[in-house]
Amino acid sequence: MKIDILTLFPEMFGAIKESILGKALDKGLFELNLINIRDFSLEKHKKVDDYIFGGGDGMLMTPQPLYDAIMSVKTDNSYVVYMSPKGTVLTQSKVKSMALNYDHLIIVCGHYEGIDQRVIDLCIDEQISIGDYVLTGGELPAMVLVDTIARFIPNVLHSETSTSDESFEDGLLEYPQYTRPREFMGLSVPDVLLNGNHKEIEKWKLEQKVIETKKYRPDLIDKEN
Ligand code: 4GT
Repeated sequence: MKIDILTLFPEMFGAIKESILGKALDKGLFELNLINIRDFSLEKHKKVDDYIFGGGDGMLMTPQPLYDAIMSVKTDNSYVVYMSPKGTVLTQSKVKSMALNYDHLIIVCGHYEGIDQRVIDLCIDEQISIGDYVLTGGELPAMVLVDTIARFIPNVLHSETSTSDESFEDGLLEYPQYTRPREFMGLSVPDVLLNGNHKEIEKWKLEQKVIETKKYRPDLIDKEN
């Protein structure tokens, strides 16, 4: 998969060059391009924002630099996403279907009060939110989207960190997990995990998933995935 990120602050994306994602990029498992929207401004001072028609506080990103930036990377098989609090809230099943269905993602990050509605009408296939709260820009949401999608790209995760066993995969939260030592500060690892009976362990894991979900996210229980 190829991902183009359109932003006024490409330096913010240093964060995804670290850790597992950084290694996956180095290995060429997916491609990430950062495009500075300001580079496309035809205004003599490279201006990218302006006052909002009809009044109101703050500034809006002007359509020309953003439209030209999108058009510079868009092809027939691109899917163009605008990170926005108005978007549909991202879920793990949405992430999975995006990872499976799109070869080329263009992610637009807004700043200030956002972008001109005409760019949304002309270019944006879908608006996506990472949750019901407001941020100063779309960069952190874009990083969240890239991170979640990257985990579904083959060989990005180590085989010991699979996506099949984790929270949300079956609509339930993950069971509690333990590593060595067997006893820590007087608390022991549940016996069932140490007895080597795989059938019993699988049964315990499923029971625990239901218990964890009822306890922490009862809203997920009646919800279809
Ligand atoms: C929240 C989200 C988001 C913002 C979210 C345009 C200018 C939007 C600032 C930007 N806040 N973007 N994608 N919940 N703020 O996903």
